[in-house]
Amino acid sequence: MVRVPENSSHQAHASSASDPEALRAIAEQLAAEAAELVRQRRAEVIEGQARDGAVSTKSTATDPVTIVDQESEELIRTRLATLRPGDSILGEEGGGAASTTGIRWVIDPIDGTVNFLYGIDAYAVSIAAQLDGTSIAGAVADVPGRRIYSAARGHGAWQHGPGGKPERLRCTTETNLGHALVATGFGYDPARRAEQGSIVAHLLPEVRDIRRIGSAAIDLCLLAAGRVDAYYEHGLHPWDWAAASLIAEEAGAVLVTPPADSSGSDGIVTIGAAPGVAEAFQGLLGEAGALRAL
Ligand code: LIP
Repeated sequence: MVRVPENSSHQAHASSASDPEALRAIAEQLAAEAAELVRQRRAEVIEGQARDGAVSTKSTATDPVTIVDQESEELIRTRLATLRPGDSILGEEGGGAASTTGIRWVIDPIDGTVNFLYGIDAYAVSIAAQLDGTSIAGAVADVPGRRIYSAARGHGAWQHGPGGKPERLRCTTETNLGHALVATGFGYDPARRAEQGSIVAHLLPEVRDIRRIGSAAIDLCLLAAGRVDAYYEHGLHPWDWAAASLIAEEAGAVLVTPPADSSGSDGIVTIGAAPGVAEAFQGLLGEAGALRAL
């Protein structure tokens, strides 16, 4: 991992205003820093005595947000203000000023917040850099796994664990849809969940199996790593997929993502699949009524 010195705003900005590899290095560094904060604060806030007032809800009673989400996003925002003045930021917990560079950072401070709350080891920090709405660099930090996934457009997708060497990511070579392991997720709105239940019931007999891990960012990184063969989900926000969709694409997967300015309430489907099953998978989703917005 390339370290980015804390006070390198001028160098980082002047020499690589939209250089994907330089932006990837920043995304990796800040995702790692935020992941360390999330690990430390979970022990204090969720496991420790500081839980009172630490958790509230957003769109529904089952859509939580914690003070750790907010602290993680604040750390990333503060570091980007130093490293990348003039870029804009879109975060799960807030917006920001317009960009003067064309670069927008898209942040999910904790993706998989329910897993974070329950102590299920599948939650991540996701940071992407977009140029005119297209992701050109991104990093996803698997917080419990202490693993970083990252990509720069045109430069491949990589992962590295604690102290490990970077390893190139490649999705699977599966060509038989009936042998495909498919990841998905469900929204927080009960009416959408009912429709999502009907869709997954249609898919279940046609594929190897379904995995519902609870973090879109980790789902798409597992696609990139060849741990699942396909993924789909309706109603994701840009911060759920902005980094991991690039990682999966640079690992060879076929991606269909919502417009960069879409929001979860549009209910648009995000699809990722290994190339050998991509066409058949999209056909199956169409038969299940999953290509329409929910
Ligand atoms: C989560 C997504 C996941 C979805 C969950 C939730 P959050 O994001 O990453 O794919 O199935 O319902 O929306 O809310 O934990 O950041």
